[in-house]
Amino acid sequence: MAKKTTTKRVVNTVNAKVQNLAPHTEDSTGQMMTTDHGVLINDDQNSLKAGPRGSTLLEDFILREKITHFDHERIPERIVHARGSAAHGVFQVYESMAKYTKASFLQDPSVQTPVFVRFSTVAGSRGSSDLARDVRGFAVKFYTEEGNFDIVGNNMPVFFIQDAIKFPDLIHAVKPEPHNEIPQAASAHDTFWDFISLMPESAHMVMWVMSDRALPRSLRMMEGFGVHTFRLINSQGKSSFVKFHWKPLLGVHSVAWDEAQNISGKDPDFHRRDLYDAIENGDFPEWELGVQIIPEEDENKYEFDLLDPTKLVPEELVPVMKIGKMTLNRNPDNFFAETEQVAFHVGNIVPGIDFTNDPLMQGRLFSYTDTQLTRLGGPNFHEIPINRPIVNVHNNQRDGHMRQIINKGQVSYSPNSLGGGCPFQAGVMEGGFTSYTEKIDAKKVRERSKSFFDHYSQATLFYNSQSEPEKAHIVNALSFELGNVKTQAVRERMLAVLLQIDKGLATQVANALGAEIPKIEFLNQSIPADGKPANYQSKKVKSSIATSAALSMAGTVKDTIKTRKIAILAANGVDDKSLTSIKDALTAEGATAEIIAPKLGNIQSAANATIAVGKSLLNAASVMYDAVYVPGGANSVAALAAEPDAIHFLNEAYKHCKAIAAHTQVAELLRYTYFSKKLDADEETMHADGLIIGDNLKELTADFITAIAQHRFWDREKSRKVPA
Ligand code: HDE
Repeated sequence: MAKKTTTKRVVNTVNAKVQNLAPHTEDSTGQMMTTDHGVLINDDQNSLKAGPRGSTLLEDFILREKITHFDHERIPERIVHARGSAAHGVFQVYESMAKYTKASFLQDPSVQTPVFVRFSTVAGSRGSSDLARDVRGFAVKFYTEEGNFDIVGNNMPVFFIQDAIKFPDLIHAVKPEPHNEIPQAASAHDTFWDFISLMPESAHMVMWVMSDRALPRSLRMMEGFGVHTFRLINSQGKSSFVKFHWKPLLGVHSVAWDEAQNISGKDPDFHRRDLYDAIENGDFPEWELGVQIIPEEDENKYEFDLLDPTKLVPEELVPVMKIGKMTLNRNPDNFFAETEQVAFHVGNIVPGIDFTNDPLMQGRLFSYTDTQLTRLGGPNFHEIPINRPIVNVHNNQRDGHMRQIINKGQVSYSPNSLGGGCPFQAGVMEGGFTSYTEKIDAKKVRERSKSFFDHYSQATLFYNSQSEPEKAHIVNALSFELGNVKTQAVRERMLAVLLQIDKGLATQVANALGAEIPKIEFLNQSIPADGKPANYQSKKVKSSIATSAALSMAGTVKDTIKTRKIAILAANGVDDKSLTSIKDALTAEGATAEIIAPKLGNIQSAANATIAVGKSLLNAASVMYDAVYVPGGANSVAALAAEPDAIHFLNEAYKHCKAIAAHTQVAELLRYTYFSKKLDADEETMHADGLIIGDNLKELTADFITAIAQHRFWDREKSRKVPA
């Protein structure tokens, strides 16, 4: 009998995933071309023919292999979250979390755990735009020394539905309509709102999706949430409930809806490019992992049910404890092999973490493996390099399509004596996983818990917690989306749902739709999704808090311009000092400043210096940037004033509430803009509006940097609309 020698797996986690991927990477630099079977290819330009003008011969194994492989290059795209962008990185805990969990990657602050993170939109196809109004997926795979742990979360802390059985309905409703496959990557159509208006439990999530959270400025500036309540288990077997949060160090920021729509045309890869470029530039995105820990004895303490995924735990009730940091520091080498083939699973957990009975999570536990079987072609998707854990895998699973491992020996079953009993089961002390022994004594029923019936109070809490501009954006978003709905009855039903959330909100949306708000308060009369009114009645409980600051983006990080993109509009004759001093100052603060001129190539400054142009007005658009600066120089200003695209650039930047700075000499150009009247105000009023004009370069720079860090001056939207 084989001797059992090791009890604990020892893994060097630093760079473990890099080493683990290395044998699978392929670099053709300096190599000669071969077939898939290793035969050197002498001619990759011409197929084998009967004479130079003759027909192609079936014998040509090189052509057949190449075309056959090409014909099969696509795999089914993910049914949801098809469009994604990913990066490698590391996670490090700040201090041991042993009090709450025995998970090894949360014990030792010196250990770096490799991670792979994939961000995604939900509804659109693989080739759709990054800037669709949508939830963003935020899926993290930790390659821990105890196996893979995945937090497969979103950038919003709640979900549309309470029970997994409704997921196919939700997705069918939001995806393009089946008769004509319209619209792509958009919820602004009849089937989505038809479903939502009949599902009052979605009210809270709908508020999030109609808010600016659905239009992130960058994937690097989004929060992430595990959504469901999970369990942490410590080495004594004690369990606590936990909600996972990712808090971006750059803060949470969004773009304007009109801007999002423009970006979708100008650069549908806006988020993907931004993430890729930031990592290539060494601006590594960072998030802190936060946990809300709820003692098991507090399970029934709140007015909401911890198992209900349409509810969040307000940070005022349970603060978020920041326990570690994740840094994304390496782009994938190959999009398909890594980003496309990565397979996340909410069921990938490690000892020290466990599930709860959240009925949405329970359904997900089945779905993720099931979908990979089709998408990745069989049961061996865990052997694809990006999915492999950094620890060795030993079990009696065998065979199947594309099996990579060559298992040795005679035995593939347990118990066995012929293989010496190997592989052994691991005892608890050896790190073997055991499920939390939760007591369950229940009747088998198809029912919704009554503690899930409050469908509106947190929707109201969310709305009430927003700043005025954020509220206005929600009103506009609902007006836009419902304005695209053709069926009058659906719009009216939605107005009735909104009425339960906030009367002012419902009234404003009704106004925009040219409709009346429904006369009846239909609380407790909402259409029962399951046709059993007695079992399924919406109600609204009294929330223990009126507002929650964490739900608004207004108070987010606003003290840095790191990684922000600033456009500098210039032409021949630009004043050297007013260009270079501000450009250098912005760069020193970690921002990128790009010179945009009427034409590509170079411009000559007033002092005759040659300055390289980054983009022409034809290639660039204001929606690609966070702020605009126009330096002085009479000829440059005159040249720009003659360019309608330059005026449009400024108008649009103003419309999207971005900081705009200009040297005093630029007045001639600014006169042509729609915001020219604003320039007559005093300095304080202008600064409050994000307009920084001056000739003292030191002050101009400092004020501009402060303004860019504010992200946006949403109050501009209150006054005259800019027809940019
Ligand atoms: Fe998913 N989800 N989901 N989901 N989900 C998938 O798995 C599913 C849900 C989430 O970047 C699919 O591999 C069901 C909530 C992310 O690869 C699929 C239910 C949350 C990703 C699937 C949910 C998520 C997915 C499609 C309700 C936030 C992208 C491809 C019971 C907590 C992961 C795949 C990536 C992907 C099923 C609900 C997040 C079909 C059945 C709630 C971030 O298996």
